[in-house]
Amino acid sequence: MLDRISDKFTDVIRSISGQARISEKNIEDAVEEIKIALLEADVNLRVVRRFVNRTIQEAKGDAVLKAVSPSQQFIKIINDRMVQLLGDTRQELQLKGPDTTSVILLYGLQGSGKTTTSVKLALELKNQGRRPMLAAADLVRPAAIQQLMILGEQHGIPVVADEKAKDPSKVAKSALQRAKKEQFDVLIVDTAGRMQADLDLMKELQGIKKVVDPVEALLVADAMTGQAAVDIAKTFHDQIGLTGVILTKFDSDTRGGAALSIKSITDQPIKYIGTGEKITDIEPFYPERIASRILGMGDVVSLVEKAQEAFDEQEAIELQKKMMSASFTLADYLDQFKKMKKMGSVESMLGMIPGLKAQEAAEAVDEGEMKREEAILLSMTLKERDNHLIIGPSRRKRIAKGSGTSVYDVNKLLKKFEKMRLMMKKMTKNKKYQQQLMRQFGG
Ligand SMILES: Nc1nc2c(ncn2[C@@H]2O[C@H](COP(=O)(O)OP(=O)(O)O)[C@@H](O)[C@H]2O)c(=O)[nH]1
Ligand SMILES: [Mg+2]
Repeated sequence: MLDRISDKFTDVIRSISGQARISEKNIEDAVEEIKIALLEADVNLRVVRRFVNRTIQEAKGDAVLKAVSPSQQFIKIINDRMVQLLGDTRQELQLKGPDTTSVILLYGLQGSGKTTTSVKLALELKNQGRRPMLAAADLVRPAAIQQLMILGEQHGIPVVADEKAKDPSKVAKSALQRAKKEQFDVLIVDTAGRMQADLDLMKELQGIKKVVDPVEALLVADAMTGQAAVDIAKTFHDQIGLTGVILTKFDSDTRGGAALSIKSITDQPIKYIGTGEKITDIEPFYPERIASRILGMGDVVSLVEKAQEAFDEQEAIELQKKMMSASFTLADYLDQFKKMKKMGSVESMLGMIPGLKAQEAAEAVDEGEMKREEAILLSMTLKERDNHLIIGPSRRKRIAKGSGTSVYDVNKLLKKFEKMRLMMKKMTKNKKYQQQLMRQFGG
């Protein structure tokens, strides 16, 4: 799913996030890489141009170049632009209350996945407590009615069909009457496709739309066809009117061009994605989540926001001074635990770091050990935390008892702390490293 585009973007994000400070040249280079990635993903050229121009414009402002962490601000801009391309916020189906019947019409070309999707959607709505019914209004393909009836039966969704019918509008109309009479609150109408969006098809669909007055007219489009899917969406919207799009075969779409262009070109939101051949393989479409997937970062934006809340700039500078003068105490160490907590669990935090896969993150920290360390620190007196050198054998025993750990654990923590201080001292003797650290903290 979106593997290729995600690989490209992850590389770009990785290279940016490794930089303590960024120049206009860095921004231009990164945006150039992004442009290539988008074009390779088969994103509409106009959409790419707009994306690139806006990103550069925003990123070159003072808000980024003079920010505390410019690289993260820049990544946030890229992310926000990406979310915008994908349609900003989740767009739910606009169904009426359960006391009347809401009609959902599905359109699309042959093989795009209409019949499969109509059953997927019915099941999804059933699981939300709705009472859906299906209507077989594809009278073109001989086996279409059978296909829907079998799928419906397999999943306990009633299907209205008439194998002798000639007029799909009539089928749809009588299905609606039955749904109303039998108090089904959603009627999903599966329609016929064609190889192309020709005049015949448009007339047929307009006819159906008129008699059932749908609350949702959704185009079912094959994500793998890239720009073709976008063109089809535009044609259908111009000719019959859409309320949204369902992108199928998202599981096999490595490029993402359709997903990234549809909203900008047609102004129609993607409401669901089909993610496989099984009937349960359907997901609501969340622009933020897809953007994160493409950028290869769990959720870097909320990380930036949370980090800004937890660490203010002044605190960061003070902490850094302490590290450099080697007056970093156990109390400071404990303070870091509190900040980490404010930002959520360490694991979830690491999951948000760009380029770090969840698996690697989980291996990088042992959350159980962190809890143990915190308990030990909390069992110390203020004096002990300010000067770890006074913690002799009897104090160690008391701390171990108080924190429900062992003397071995206390010793381990103290050793680790000594090592940390030693490392800080060494690092701070290194001028180059010192400068880098200063920059990172905006000092
Ligand atoms: N991998 C994958 N296959 C799908 C998806 N949706 C539909 N298909 C397959 O696409 C083919 C055509 O589907 P169908 O519903 O008959 O298309 P229709 O002609 O538009 O009604 C079938 O083999 C489906 O299993 C999807 O989201 N992912
Ligand atoms: Mg079909």
